[in-house]
Amino acid sequence: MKKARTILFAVVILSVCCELVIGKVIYVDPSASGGTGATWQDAFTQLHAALAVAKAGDVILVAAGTYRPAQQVRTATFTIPSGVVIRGGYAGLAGPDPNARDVGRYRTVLSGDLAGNDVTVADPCQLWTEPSRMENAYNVVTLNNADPSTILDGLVITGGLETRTGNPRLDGGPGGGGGMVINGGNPTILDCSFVSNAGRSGGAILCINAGPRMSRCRFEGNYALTEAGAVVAKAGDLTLEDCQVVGNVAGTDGGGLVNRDSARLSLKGCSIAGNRSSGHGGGIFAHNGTVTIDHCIFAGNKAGANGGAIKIGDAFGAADRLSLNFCTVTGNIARVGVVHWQGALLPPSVSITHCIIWANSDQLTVGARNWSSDPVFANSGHWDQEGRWIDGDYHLKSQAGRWDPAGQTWVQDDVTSPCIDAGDPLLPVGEEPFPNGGIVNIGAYAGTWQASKSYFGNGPCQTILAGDINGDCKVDAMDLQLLALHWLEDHKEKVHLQWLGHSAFKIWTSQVVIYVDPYKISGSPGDATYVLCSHSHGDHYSPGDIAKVAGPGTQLIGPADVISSYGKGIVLTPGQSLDLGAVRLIGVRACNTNKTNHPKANNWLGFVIEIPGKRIYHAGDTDLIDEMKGLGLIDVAMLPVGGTYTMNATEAATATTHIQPRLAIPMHWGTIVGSLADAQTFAQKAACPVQIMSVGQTIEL
Ligand SMILES: [Ca+2]
Ligand SMILES: [Ca+2]
Ligand SMILES: [Ca+2]
Repeated sequence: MKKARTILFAVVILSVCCELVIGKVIYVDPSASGGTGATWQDAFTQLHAALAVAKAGDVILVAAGTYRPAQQVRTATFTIPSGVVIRGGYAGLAGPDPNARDVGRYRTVLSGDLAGNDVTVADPCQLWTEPSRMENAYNVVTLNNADPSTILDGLVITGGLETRTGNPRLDGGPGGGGGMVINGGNPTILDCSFVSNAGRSGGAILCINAGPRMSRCRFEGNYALTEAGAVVAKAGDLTLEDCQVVGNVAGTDGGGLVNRDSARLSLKGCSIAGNRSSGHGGGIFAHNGTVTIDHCIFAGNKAGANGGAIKIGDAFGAADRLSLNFCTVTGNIARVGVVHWQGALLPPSVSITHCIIWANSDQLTVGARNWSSDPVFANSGHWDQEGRWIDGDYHLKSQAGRWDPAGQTWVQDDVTSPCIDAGDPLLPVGEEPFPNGGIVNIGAYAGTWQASKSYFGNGPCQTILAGDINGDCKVDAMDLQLLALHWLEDHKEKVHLQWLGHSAFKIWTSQVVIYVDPYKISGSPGDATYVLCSHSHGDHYSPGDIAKVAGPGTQLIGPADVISSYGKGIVLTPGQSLDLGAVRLIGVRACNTNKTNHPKANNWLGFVIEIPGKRIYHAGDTDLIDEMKGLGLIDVAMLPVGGTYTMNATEAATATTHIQPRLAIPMHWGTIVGSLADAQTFAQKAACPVQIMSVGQTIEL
């Protein structure tokens, strides 16, 4: 009975949903004679006529042609109703099959050139003064609070010129977004091109408190008088996937993109090339927000001030975060810095891994797992004699096989890039084609189906051997090692580990939440199952912070003096183990050998935390001690590197030879003692992979 009712309920829901999405198809074709829009023959000849009758759920199919807003006034704009889908790129009646669709061939152009007199300009900055553009529409397209079912697909948007003064941060209207203003909402924008639009900020797009998702879009030759040649995101959550941001210009900051006012910007698989700004950030300028960039290329961007590729933060020191992973950064020029962050915004707010950062106007010193010498690209881009960027092909050369996008085929080179298989062995290889070495590459194509192949000197194997994980035509101990590294990847119970700064970590599964040495906790998560305290110093045992993470059932575990001071909890001594069901703890001694801060007699602690499938070692405040040799298999070791009170970076690196963890994380730096330089020294000297974490960063073990 209950099941029947569930099904009935589902049917009702389904029918309600379907009612919402079933709409009519509306046709637009300048070759038609003008009718109701019900068929290609009876199509509207103007897009604005179709928009006037479109309702949520309707799909407007638009034939090739150039479309302008209804009125001949600069405030005229195509306002897209929420829930309406617009698809361009159809042949229409001018072709043999009106339904034939090819976005590149049958260009559906939405133009702000009201008089149809626009002259092409040689440089985007001329858009601002070119007389033929002075009557153009301020904003070609406007989206107000459009939901994700609102889709613009296969359109070219051009000729917008937003010259009005005003503060777009206050009134959301004038000031930017010559091509498009996205005011609230979460519209979807696919396969669209934004070409030769201009505005005071955000030449192509001004996004205000909105979360649009854009895929396979191209932004080319747009101009902003102030910031963001192509797109500015103010608050909200902007996502660009497989987009190209090319040859845009900003009069102040952010030649391509600007992220500000607590906005989140996520870029994946994008190319940011040949953009320029007079101020900061040739490619991107981010001020007071969060920027996450994966598998992107930054090539030939130019900033008059700092950050040829990317500039993070400004003199006001607002909170910014940058995560740059698997990117290729080359040929960028600035007065100072290729990826530049404001002095007040020290790492770990900035996290850069698995990136090729090479041949820019200056070097960038970044941690392990990045590459800063010649990566052997298929074709490096270059600056020509007129100072124009000629873009390249950043696939890595390989004797075993490189994807050639021009020929759409795999080719073999006479040399092999050192970036192949230079990634973190603990990371999955993703979609890298065989032979992939069992290890992910470095750079923008690493982990993708376009990753260059591993070369072992023998050419391709004659036959594929079962068990040959790395594809070197041999089944040997190397294959077993690679297999073991990834053995637990699909373990159902995921273990997450977050660094909270200093020696504080949060470790959790679906079953249990453990904090170790909580200190300077922001907010009051109140989610701890167990709090582990290594010793009674105030930066490790902080009752105020324990109160923030603890809930009603939380148990404190630590050495005798901590438990005594707290008034309740479980005492753990070095060598003792504690079985708590979802987790097993082993107390490990932590003490000094060449200083007096942490006497051995105090029985202060480090911990081995056994949590499904993983053994994690938190060393506490300690020097290099013999106990580290007997810990057994350790997946992750968190080791102090700051010196003065604990091991310094070199001593901690020596400790990794005793512990031999699969991964080490430096701690006890960045707050009271120790610096990023200590963490980096540790990373360089350690006998195992090292992850330098940023405060708040979470990794999955
Ligand atoms: Ca014009
Ligand atoms: Ca590989
Ligand atoms: Ca092998």
